[in-house]
Amino acid sequence: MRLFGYWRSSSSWRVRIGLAIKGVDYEYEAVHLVEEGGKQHAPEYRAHNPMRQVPLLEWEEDGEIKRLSQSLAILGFLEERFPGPSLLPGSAYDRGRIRQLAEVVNSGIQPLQNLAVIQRLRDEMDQDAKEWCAYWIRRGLVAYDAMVLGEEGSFSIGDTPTLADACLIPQLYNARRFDVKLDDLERLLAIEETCFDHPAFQVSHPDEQPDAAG
Ligand SMILES: N[C@@H](CCC(=O)N[C@@H](CS)C(=O)NCC(=O)O)C(=O)O
Repeated sequence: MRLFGYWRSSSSWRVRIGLAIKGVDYEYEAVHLVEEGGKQHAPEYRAHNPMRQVPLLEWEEDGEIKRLSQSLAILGFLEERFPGPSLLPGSAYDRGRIRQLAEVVNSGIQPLQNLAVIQRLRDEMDQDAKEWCAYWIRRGLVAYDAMVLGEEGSFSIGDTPTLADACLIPQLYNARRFDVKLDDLERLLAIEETCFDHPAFQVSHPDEQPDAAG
């Protein structure tokens, strides 16, 4: 398998976490999102992901090249395809709650602070993109924190890492890049600490990727 990603793309990091939890080997192909105007816009990449985003997973099956984009779709595929630790454990209700949290990040936070949105606000509309991003990240993380406050496990839901944690941890990393206040979100910080004791979160960290900027 080959993962097209970018070291500090939060959506790419989600997939790296899933691959590491599942113990799936893969090649990593860096797509620089900024250099040369952003390699996600290059015609050859765009042909494979018209959304012009990372991640993109590519593999060969039955003599055919298959590709998937959208991190949650990729993680759902990995969950169905590979046995081993489940990213969606528990009852139907537990899985619903895990997906609910993943969506808080995937549709409620990340799209509002994505690079293309920042570039449009900052470069074409002359707006304070950093303030915009910080506002939406904080708003979403406050909601996430409230939703896991009564949970008893050490991860977001339960005592093993799930799809929800694979979304949360990269989003907390992004929050710090935008100087978002986090110190009062104690439950999220505790979950983050638990995750960073887990090897899947360590090996997938942006700083550990071959394209990490020094
Ligand atoms: N919903 C998509 C979001 C993907 C996405 O926004 N990727 C960002 C990096 S985290 C990207 O490639 N941005 C490039 C751009 O905005 O030009 C997913 O979950 O994969």
